[in-house]
Formats: sequence, structure tokens, C-alpha cells
Amino acid sequence: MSKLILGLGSNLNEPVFQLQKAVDYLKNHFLLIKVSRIYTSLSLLKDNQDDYYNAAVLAETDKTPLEVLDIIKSIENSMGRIKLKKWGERNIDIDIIDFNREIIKYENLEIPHNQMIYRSFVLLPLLDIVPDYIHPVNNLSLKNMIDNLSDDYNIKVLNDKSLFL
Ligand code: PH2
Ligand code: MG
Ligand code: MG
Repeated sequence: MSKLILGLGSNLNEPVFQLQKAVDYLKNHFLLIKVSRIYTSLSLLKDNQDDYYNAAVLAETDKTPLEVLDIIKSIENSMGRIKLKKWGERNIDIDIIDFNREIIKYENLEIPHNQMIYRSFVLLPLLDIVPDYIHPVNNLSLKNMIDNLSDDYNIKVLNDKSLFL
């Protein structure tokens, strides 16, 4: 079985509900091991979008990375993904952050996610589910990558709500 890390994000139509719905869909396809707390943060572009709600999930799977990509796209579609433009607001976004710590580069899929090292809203949830993670490309520890962040997008843990596996 491969260890799969997924990042979830939403800033439309009751984000916590959207994140939980995504987890419920993921359960139909993967063996879910852990889910992070929910974090809120400013939109990456600081462009007056509503705040984002992000979380991360650790799962196990026998599927290939491209099969995983197909599944998460189909879940986004089933959830009626609303996405107006690149980096624009959306009700659900599911990204493959890491697949078994392998380095994978296809035309349509790069793993680890090539922006993860710049994003507090990816790295902080990882601390909840894979605290010992070492990035397979730069060999930096999670803690090191978090220390190196130049912007935290005012990230905060959402204290009164959590996701259920
Ligand atoms: N996703 C985006 C654009 N901006 N900002 C935050 N804080 N979190 C996200 O997941 C995010 C974003 C498009 O996918
Ligand atoms: Mg994304
Ligand atoms: Mg995406």
C-alpha cells in the first residue's frame, strides 16, 4: 500500500460542510488513516476572496498516482465544483500533496505538489498528520519548511469544529 497525503481547501458554500463531504467521498476510495485539524487563512492572492478553510488527510491506497488524480477530479465534479478562475474561489479543491514520498513528474501531475513549500495552509495541517515528514526533493523536515515560510497568510486553527473520518 502507498501512503497518500491529500490537501483539501474550500472558501465557498459553508466550507466546513464542504471539507467533511470531501472526506466522506474519499472514504469510498481510500483507507483514511488521519485527518488534520481545520485551518483558516487569507486567500493566497489576498484579493478579497473569503478566507479559505484547509485540512489534510493521510490515506493508504493500492492505486497509482494517475488513478488517484482521476478519483479526486471525479469527487470534485460530484461535489459540483464551482471554480471561477485559476486561484479563484471554489467550493472544493483536492490536491495530491505527496504519494509515498516519491518524486513524480507527468505532464498533468507533479508530486510532491510544487507549491507546498510556500504555503502555510498546506504545511501546518501536515504537522497534525505526518509530523516527521521529510520532503523528498529538498530533504527538508516539515519543521524546517515551516520555519522558512515568508508568509503565514494569518493562518489559525479553527477551534470549535473538526472533521471526522
Ligand atoms: N487555494 C487557492 C487559492 N488561494 N488560499 C488559501 N489560503 N488556501 C487555499 O487552499 C487556496 C488559496 C486555489 O486553489
Ligand atoms: Mg490547491
Ligand atoms: Mg487543485
